[in-house]
Amino acid sequence: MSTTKKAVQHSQPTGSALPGNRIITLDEFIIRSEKDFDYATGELTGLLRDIGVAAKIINREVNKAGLVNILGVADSGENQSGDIQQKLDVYANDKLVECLQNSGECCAIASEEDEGIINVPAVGSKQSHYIVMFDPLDGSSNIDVNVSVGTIFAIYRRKSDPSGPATIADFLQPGSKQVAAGYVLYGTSTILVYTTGRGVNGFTLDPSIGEFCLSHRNMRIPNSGSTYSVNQGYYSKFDLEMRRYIDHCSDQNYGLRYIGSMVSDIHRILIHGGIFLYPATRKYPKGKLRLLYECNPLSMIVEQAGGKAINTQLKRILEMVPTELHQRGTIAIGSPDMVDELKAFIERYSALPI
Ligand code: P6P
Repeated sequence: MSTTKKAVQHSQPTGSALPGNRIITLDEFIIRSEKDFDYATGELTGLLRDIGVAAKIINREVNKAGLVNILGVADSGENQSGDIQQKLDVYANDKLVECLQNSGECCAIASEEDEGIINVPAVGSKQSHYIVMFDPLDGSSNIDVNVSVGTIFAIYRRKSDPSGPATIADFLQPGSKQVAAGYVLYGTSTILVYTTGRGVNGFTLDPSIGEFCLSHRNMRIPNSGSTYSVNQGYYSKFDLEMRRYIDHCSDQNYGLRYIGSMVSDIHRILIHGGIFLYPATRKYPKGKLRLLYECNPLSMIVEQAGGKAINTQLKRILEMVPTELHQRGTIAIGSPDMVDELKAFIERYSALPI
């Protein structure tokens, strides 16, 4: 049986039984799943649906980016982290913010593209209990060369007094406090994958009806795989333990698959198994990837699918307590057996006390 087939064949998610032989849209799935939550107030349902709408709008522009003047570097130049902003980055960011502001289902937003948090005025008398963080278009440097890119999002319950504005403390929560996490992959097809802590499900956009339809039910990551994913170009800059593990992958004849778009690499690993690594480098001594809106949401998804996610100091990603909104970190994420194998190499070869 192929790995792909194995990844999608499982019992239905908990809660209301779903019919097995007809189209199930994202909206229907979310609404049905709401029954699984005691405190469900419809807000989370609304939030997930808003993100689905934004994803359809972004998908439309990503798919025609080469036809309209939306490729290339934005006039704004760089974002708050000094990353070159692509026009589509800005577009995707604006659409996500707009969809979330209009619905009033969240009280504040944080984005890779914005320096601070964005408080969302209450819509009517509604006091929202959720905050949303996202990387609106991860891997955007690939846009001009038609390589897949992705949106990554994380949803938390706010901690601050609901009668006032959200605070930075609402955002500096460990990933284990995420209420929901997901990504949208704009690839050969557009797929939205999310979890609310009760398994992982994937929905493929059917352009003929404009709906995300359940296509990957109760996704489970294979315990191991035959590929590793790392930017081999930095090999000589990696610490000894990372070089030793990469040598081991080569000795095992693992294939190297590295797209340079984290959502794409993680999605492949979720389906076929494998391990993704972004260790410390000279340019990024603390690692490059963002903890709050890249590593945490993808780690929640991978763990919910049966995988593991740690940093190169062997700390579980979801237990990291953030200190800054845009802080970076190292990550090793994927099939549990392969992450365990890497841990053994780090314990054996690390020059630093672990
Ligand atoms: P490098 C894209 O810029 C990104 O944030 C991730 O999507 C990707 O995995 C990583 O950076 C690629 O970084 O240094 O290998 O080009």
